[in-house]
Amino acid sequence: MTRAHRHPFIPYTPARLPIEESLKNGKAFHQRLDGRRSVRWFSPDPVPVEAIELAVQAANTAPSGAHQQPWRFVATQNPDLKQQIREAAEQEERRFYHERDVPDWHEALAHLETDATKEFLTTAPWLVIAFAQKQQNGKKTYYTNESVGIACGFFIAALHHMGLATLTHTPNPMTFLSDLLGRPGERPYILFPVGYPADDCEVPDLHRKPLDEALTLA
Ligand code: IYR
Repeated sequence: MTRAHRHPFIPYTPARLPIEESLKNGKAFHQRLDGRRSVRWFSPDPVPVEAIELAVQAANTAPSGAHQQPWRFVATQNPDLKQQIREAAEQEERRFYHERDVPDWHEALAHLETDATKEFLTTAPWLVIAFAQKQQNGKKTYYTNESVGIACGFFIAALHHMGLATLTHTPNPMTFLSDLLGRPGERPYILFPVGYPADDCEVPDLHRKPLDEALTLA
């Protein structure tokens, strides 16, 4: 078919797989993702910058509103910067856990046994901060949160695929990250410690909700 376009278009014809192969791939992919857990105890073992670059390249393939790609990932393995981020994050978390009146939060989080100490922010070899660009060149971006959220999902999946672990850490509030990382006008979205799980890493015994609660065939 010939369509008249006002902008450049190119053919997109990925190979169509036999359905058996699609289902086999889907099963393998689900099993792979099902092995992923958020980690709070990291090994200090180094991770090469190439692994971070590959995970961000994967994130950078995410669909986005008007293809504005409103994300920026800032990655550091600088021990001084990690220490500063940890101190600022722990200051916010101490307020959250000990001063602010947020009883519903505490109840909802109790089973994770988290507290204001965030040792993983200095133990993990990398901290990667996803920023959301609410504006680009003075113009508003569209579906910013959704777009950055999808990119972060791809980032997490890519890390897991490489045998690396992370945590979707969101100190509340986390505006201090814009100052510390020199990204004024960008909203810190998720702070990811990245590395290998510690040898004695544990995770809460959580379970995925069954498919019939996740999927409705209407
Ligand atoms: N930011 C706090 C509290 C916290 C909030 C959620 I939502 C979690 O899933 C886990 C923790 C902290 O990181 O401890």
